[in-house]
Amino acid sequence: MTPSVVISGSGLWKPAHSISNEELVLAYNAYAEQFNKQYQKEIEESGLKPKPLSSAEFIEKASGIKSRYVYIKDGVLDIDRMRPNIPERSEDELSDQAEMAIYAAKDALKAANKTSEDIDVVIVSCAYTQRSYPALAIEVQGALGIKGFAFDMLVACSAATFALHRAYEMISAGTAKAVLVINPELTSPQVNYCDRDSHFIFGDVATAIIVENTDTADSEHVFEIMSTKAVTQYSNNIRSNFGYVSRANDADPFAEDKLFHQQGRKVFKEVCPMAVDHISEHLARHELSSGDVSRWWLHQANINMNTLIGRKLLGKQPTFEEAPIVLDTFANTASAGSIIAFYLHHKDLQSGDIGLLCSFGAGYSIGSLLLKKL
Ligand code: CO8
Repeated sequence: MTPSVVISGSGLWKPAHSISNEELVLAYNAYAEQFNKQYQKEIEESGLKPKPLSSAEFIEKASGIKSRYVYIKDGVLDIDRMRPNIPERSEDELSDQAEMAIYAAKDALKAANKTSEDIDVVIVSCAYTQRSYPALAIEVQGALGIKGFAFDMLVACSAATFALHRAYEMISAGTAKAVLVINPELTSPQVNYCDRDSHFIFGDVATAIIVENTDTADSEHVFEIMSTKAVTQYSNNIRSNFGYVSRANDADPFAEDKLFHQQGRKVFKEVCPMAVDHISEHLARHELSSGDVSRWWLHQANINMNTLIGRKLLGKQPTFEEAPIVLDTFANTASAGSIIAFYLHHKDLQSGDIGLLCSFGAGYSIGSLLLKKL
């Protein structure tokens, strides 16, 4: 029998620090009041927009988020700083994202019953990498003593699913025997904590997954990847202009447009139908319907998006068991959200049960994997 490509283990690392909505709003509102006082003259005479106040109740209702993990808490709530204070490391030290990645990778290796010797490809895939080169994936590969090759990928919210697609193809083609996909999502340096509309959205986390084939997989929870599906469609509605060309543009590399910003309402309206169509088409390819899916590991950007997508697919609001939500404690963790949902909620599935893992977000980009518990 031809071996199937499988997910044989997953890993998660979360930072020691978290920030509740209440803490975040207290700091933001103090900052906003200070700003409005400091620029009162410009606000009254030159049309400078005052900073509106934020609210913990709004955040929970509009997004489902109650708190978020942050890699470094120091600085985020300091109204004279409003960004994390992450000390620069020397070139001889492990970089921050490589360290996050290694914690998650070790957890995934353990779950998959694998050691570094079993892996021959490392993909680090996330919304941002803290430098361009050498690749973080090669740093992680070196630190874990893995032979073979490694590379970084950036696909914003779909970085994890798109990397799993590449892993699936490499195992299918026989060009790799076991791939370690890691998503160290260090989002907090890119969050504009001075912006009322987006200061609450993101959290930091790292996830990892091992992809191999049934011939080598011997862990307790093994999921066949039945197929993958991806789509992208250009949109300016979620954007960060941070990049190396700013220096040549004579532009401020830390200006507001260089941080995460979005047209949240438009994203909501445009991405939900795209995701529903995408998932329906993916299931139809296997002559499956939504009722055949036992678990939906959906992207975690906004609880109302997931409810709407679930309703359209199932014709009713999905239960927590059917479509678990991790937004309340993790917030939006860019590409890691659906992987966290998988990590926390896959062990109870029975042999033959089908699950769908799907990301959606900036780009726009949508990536899904149809999985079957073996
Ligand atoms: N406190 C109080 N009031 C607020 C706040 C706040 N914090 N924010 C907005 N309001 C106000 C608004 O000003 C508005 O007031 P008014 O009606 O008077 O104009 C009112 O509340 C309603 O505002 P919205 O209509 O904007 O509120 P929504 O219900 O749409 O909720 C959301 C806003 C939560 C942003 C929602 O639109 C949403 O989540 N949309 C989906 C967005 C999404 O999924 N984006 C994906 C981004 S993630 C991604 O793609 C990965 C990028 C790469 C990672 C980046 C890492 C940094």
